[in-house]
Amino acid sequence: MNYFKLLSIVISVLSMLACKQDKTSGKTEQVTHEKPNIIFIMSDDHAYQAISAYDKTLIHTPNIDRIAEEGMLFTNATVTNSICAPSRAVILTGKHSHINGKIDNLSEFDTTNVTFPQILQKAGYQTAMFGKLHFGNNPKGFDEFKILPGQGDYYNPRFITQKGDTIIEGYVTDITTDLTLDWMKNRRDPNKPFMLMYLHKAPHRAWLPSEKYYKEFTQKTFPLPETLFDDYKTRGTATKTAEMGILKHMSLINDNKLTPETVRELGIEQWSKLGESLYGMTAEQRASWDAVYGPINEDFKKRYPSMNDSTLTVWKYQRYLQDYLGTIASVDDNVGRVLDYLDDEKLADNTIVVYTSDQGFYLGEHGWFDKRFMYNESFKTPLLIKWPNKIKPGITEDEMVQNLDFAQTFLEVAGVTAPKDMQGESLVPLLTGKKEHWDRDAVYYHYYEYPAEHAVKRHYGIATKDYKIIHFYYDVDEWELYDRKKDPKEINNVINDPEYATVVAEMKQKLQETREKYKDSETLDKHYIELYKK
Ligand code: SGN
Ligand code: CA
Repeated sequence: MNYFKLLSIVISVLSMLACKQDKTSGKTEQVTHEKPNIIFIMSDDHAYQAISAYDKTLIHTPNIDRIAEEGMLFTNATVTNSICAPSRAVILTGKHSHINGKIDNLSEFDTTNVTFPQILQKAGYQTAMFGKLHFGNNPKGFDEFKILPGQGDYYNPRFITQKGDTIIEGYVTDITTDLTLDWMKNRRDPNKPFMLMYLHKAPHRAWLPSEKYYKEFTQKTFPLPETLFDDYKTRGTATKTAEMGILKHMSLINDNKLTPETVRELGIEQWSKLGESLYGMTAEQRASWDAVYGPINEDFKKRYPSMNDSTLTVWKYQRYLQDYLGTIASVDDNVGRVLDYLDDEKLADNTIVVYTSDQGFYLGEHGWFDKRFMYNESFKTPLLIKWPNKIKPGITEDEMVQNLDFAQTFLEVAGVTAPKDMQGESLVPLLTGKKEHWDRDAVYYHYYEYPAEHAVKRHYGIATKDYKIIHFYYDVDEWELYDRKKDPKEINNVINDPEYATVVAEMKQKLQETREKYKDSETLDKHYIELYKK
């Protein structure tokens, strides 16, 4: 066979691979490579209660919901340590905090940890990350990244890039998406698979929505959660001493967006980390903001003299949710832009799309905002995954999965063997309907950042589908047990109820076995306390 004939055969085989006829729709679909693309979408502090696929009470999120409609909704997805940077470290390494070392937001991430993007990059994947990482150091294993420094800003944010810092004018959620789409459209090789981490800052505190949505959401009122006025009666010390109460710890300036002048005029003592001068807005953006928030200030001045603790709590709750949910409306729109791009470019069929948050959040349950506790709202995290032709559309999955599982899942999706020391389980059997290969019956949790902001005490515990046991330690030694089926809102701590004596003994035993399985121990607890003191 001569050279030209051989070349023409090679070209025709390649073009057959690149152009597969979709028999059902008759459309011509670009299949440029065999391996699936991976898009990991994560927002920051996005409570499952604020996604309509889970709960329609507070907000309609049609685009995020699309992922569940076309794929799978996990109703029992949790994190191993409900705080930002540690959650991200668990996701990247597939190892619990006590093993990867990033136990809290303050400690440094040990960059000798092997992360799944590094492995995928070596395996031929193109890798990119845009948005919030919050690590203190740059991510390894990425061809390109543009990340926010620390928490980042909502308005006119600064980004760290491989070519130095850049400030981009506009709204962070839109910009993060613009950067993501620009990379997908213009700077990747269509002949290679990609793994993209598209990471929103929203809806992180102090909740600054875009103009469109603060105009819309400041007009809304929301139903009150059942436990808004929780008195923590059956619970231990940790719930009572935590500093994340809407009434006492949420700042009227920082969080509720009253001006320092308003608060001073009313004679209220109030802290503000954000400070209204630090909104980082241009004069024009600020003028539009003031046109909406100015009247809210005036209205508050009239109401405040007749308010009591309960009416003030409700006012703060409404203000909180208006801004928190307003930031989510932008996330939802922008997720829609990315999903549309995948559909328009016929990339959707060969792309697995994950939507999750770095942890859950309290939207007034137990009177709280913030996270950190192993209680339901912050332990649980939203998880929606679509993977056409692999996941059947519209499935709800109640198995106990964790952020610990992503690394091994993505490696299996890419056909790469995961390192043996990763501690999660690949979700692929659940995604592809092979549930018989899934046998996890308990998940482990360990929170460390104490003493610190919000004063949530150190604790660890396990949850099974039926029960949750928690041990608070360091400056207390207290246990709590919840019957998850009978008491899903976790208001009855039954640790001392004689009826649960056998369950307590079994759960303590199981907790010890789980700690051993994951190589956590009292020695390590003490080690991290010593390190924290330094
Ligand atoms: C900031 C927030 C806290 C929040 C931490 C951690 N305070 O410090 O409310 O718990 O981030 O959040 S603020 O006054 O600066 O808004 S995390 O998601 O990054 O872990
Ligand atoms: Ca977070």
